[in-house]
Amino acid sequence: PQPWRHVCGFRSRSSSAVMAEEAKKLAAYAAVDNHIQNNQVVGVGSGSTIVYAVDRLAERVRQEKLNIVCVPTSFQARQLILKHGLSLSDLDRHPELDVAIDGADEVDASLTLIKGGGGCLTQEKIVAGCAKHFIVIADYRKDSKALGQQWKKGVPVEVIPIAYVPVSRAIARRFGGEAVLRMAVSKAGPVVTDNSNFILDWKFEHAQNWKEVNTAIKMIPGVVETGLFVGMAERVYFGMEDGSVKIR
Ligand code: ABF
Repeated sequence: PQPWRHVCGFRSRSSSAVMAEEAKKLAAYAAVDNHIQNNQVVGVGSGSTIVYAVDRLAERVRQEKLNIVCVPTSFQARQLILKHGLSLSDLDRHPELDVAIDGADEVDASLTLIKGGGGCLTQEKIVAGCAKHFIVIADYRKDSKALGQQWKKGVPVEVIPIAYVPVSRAIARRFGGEAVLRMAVSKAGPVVTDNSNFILDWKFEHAQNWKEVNTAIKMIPGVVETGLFVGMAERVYFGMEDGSVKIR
């Protein structure tokens, strides 16, 4: 690495931020190059890593004259598709997708994901569930052995607004920890999702049987979706600090 990146033996914040962005791009490009081919319907995820994937997808569509149709997972993803002049579709017209590519907040040893840090978990899970192949792209910070080791903001749970208090109490009572209403940065009020719902961030205290917990939380009246993606990711591409790509 360039000498300027290491001052007094530690990386300046800016260089570690640059590292993460470069790592996102590495993962995104590797996944698009390995999984995108002509005549596909592609689910487009949300977040910041996916931006690099859509850049690469649009570049390949132009260069290789690919016939690709894109289905978004959020308002942000829809804007990305439109911005790049890619063919925009939806699940009405394409209920079966060939591949979905999306980011994640954390990935554990068995490829269970926490998603929803950006608040788009419900449409992301719907689209991922409609895809033959669900591919995840992430930087090295998301590579974890167990959920909660890297990602400290808890599991997002999308709830019908009138139910956020009883759902929060039910989660804490049954599974421990605390499920906190996600407030907008301005603190003026709660975050409202693309589906006009609220989000609870469940700060769990210990490892769980995530398959069972996911099902149990979804059964609580008022819960729309959880940010636990269990047994859904087929492959995860991690951009690493040393410029390599790790595939799990
Ligand atoms: C989306 O992107 C969310 O599910 C997840 O929270 C977020 C990851 O963000 P980033 O790619 O910016 O790290 O997929």
